[in-house]
Amino acid sequence: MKELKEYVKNADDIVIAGHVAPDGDCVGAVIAVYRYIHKLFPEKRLTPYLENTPKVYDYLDPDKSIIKSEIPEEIGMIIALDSSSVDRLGEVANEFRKKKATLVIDHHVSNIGFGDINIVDKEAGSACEVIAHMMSDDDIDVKIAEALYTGMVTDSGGFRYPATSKDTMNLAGRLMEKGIDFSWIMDRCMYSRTYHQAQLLGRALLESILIMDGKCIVTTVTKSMLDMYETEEEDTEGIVDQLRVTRGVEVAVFIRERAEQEYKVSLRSNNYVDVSKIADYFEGGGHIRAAGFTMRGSLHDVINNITEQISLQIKSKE
Ligand SMILES: [Mn+2]
Repeated sequence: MKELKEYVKNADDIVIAGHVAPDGDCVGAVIAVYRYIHKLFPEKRLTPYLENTPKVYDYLDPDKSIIKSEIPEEIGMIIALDSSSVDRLGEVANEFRKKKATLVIDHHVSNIGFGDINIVDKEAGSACEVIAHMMSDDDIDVKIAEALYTGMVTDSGGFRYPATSKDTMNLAGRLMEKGIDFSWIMDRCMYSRTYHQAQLLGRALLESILIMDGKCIVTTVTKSMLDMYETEEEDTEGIVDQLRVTRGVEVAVFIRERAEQEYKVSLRSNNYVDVSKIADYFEGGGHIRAAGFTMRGSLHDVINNITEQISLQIKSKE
């Protein structure tokens, strides 16, 4: 595979962008690519651009000096990372459509290759894995390794999801050799919570209900709960995964109130229910084991409509 430096060596004024509502893979990818280009070509003007980076990834940009939230006037090249389509790029999408020099690096199955150059490895567990393959060992320093490792850990759910491969673990080993604090990164991204997040999680679990003979678990977080525990929507991260590991459960449903009669729904399944089909039905998106969508109406109707679709799939397997 051609190295990343070959693609960028003749470009300047490079925007390095990820998707809206960035996750660990997205933030890790943007920071790793920024640090790599900056290290090899310090004279190049770079704009790593992300909208609303979750606080949990602050350690990748501790002085808040790297990630920008404004798009520059001059753009010579745009690199889109971990984004399955141009629409996912938020404010950068318009610029992306206008530019000739665009590079897409991604791992989503649904990516049709919307850039001028597309490096899309649909087998890879994370965008950071694809990126790591494009960097020679000598060019990866501890800071780059830390960012790549963050993406690999978070997109694989701590090296648990099926997309985790021998290749994932070999790459992770290469990054460990750079001296990263791999235990700390795992703890920070996968396990640690603020006290308020822990309280909110506790409340969500306490109010969860088991239905369909214990095969489905549902819980809701309302706006007033978020206020009560001094939390924001990003603090609900991880609640659905905690629901999923309840013994006997096949499908976990996590609902959070966005606005009056508007709910964001996250689904996870363990073995046989294809939650991407349910998300498709409600005009959302995702994968077989993890998907999401937005619904409008009363909470009662929202829950009824979702559980009806889940029940159809569970019944067909019985
Ligand atoms: Mn990803």
